[in-house]
Amino acid sequence: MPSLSVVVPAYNEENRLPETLSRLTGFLNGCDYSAVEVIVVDDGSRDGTARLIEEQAQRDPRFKLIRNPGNRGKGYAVRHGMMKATGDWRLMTDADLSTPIEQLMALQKQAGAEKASVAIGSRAMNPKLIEKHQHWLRETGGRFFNVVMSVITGLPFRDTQCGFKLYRADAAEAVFSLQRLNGFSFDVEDIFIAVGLGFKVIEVPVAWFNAEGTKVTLGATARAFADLVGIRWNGWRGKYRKPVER
Ligand SMILES: Nc1nc2c(ncn2[C@@H]2O[C@H](COP(=O)(O)OP(=O)(O)O)[C@@H](O)[C@H]2O)c(=O)[nH]1
Ligand SMILES: [Mg+2]
Repeated sequence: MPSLSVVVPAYNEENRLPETLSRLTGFLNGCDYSAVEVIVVDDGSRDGTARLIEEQAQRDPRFKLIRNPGNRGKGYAVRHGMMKATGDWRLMTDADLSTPIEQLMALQKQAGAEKASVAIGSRAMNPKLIEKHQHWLRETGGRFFNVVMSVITGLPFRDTQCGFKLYRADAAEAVFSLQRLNGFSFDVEDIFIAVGLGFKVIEVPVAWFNAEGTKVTLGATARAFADLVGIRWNGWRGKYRKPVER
């Protein structure tokens, strides 16, 4: 069996983390990976997020805390965690587990069956799996974002923004060393890079039980649209061929 890393970006998540940590523990105890680690990346939270993770790491050494130098954004946090991860397969998941962790098995199975290097969770493929929807405005906005995303980047995927994606180690190492964006459109950039490098990327339907308490602001959403143009532009200028100096 391969080993697994789970990367969780966390920004002011003290309310949503305790349940998440216990659900993750339950899953880890029952899964058959050869080794597991959960890397929770504190993105400059101003609440008790870091303390909660530290306590968890003391109780259970499979959990690790890493910290960003300040509030740098979800894209920075996921990249930071992925660069520290060591598993044969590396999953990123939102701290609220809106896509239940058990859905990893669907991604893993399909990646295996289709020999894919990257499997992205999608809310747009099987509406029956959406048990609890986002606010209708947010959901409509998300669909609109994906249409614009597809037109600008040429990527054929229907939902790039679900916070649940699985990378094989080689794809993760290549993609995250090239990722430049720190905000919410890093998902699109990563997929764009993966496809450009020739990795097989598949979209897999996953369940979604929307958790309350979104941290995505209007400003961050506007920024995400603007970043789409930047991704295309970077692609044309060959910026995704050489790892970023950090
Ligand atoms: N690093 C970082 N993570 C964030 C930020 N905002 C949200 N997140 C994380 O991104 C994930 C998804 O956030 P959430 O608010 O649930 O987004 P939504 O479900 O798409 O509305 C969670 O793990 C958050 O902790 C941020 O400014 N910085
Ligand atoms: Mg959420």
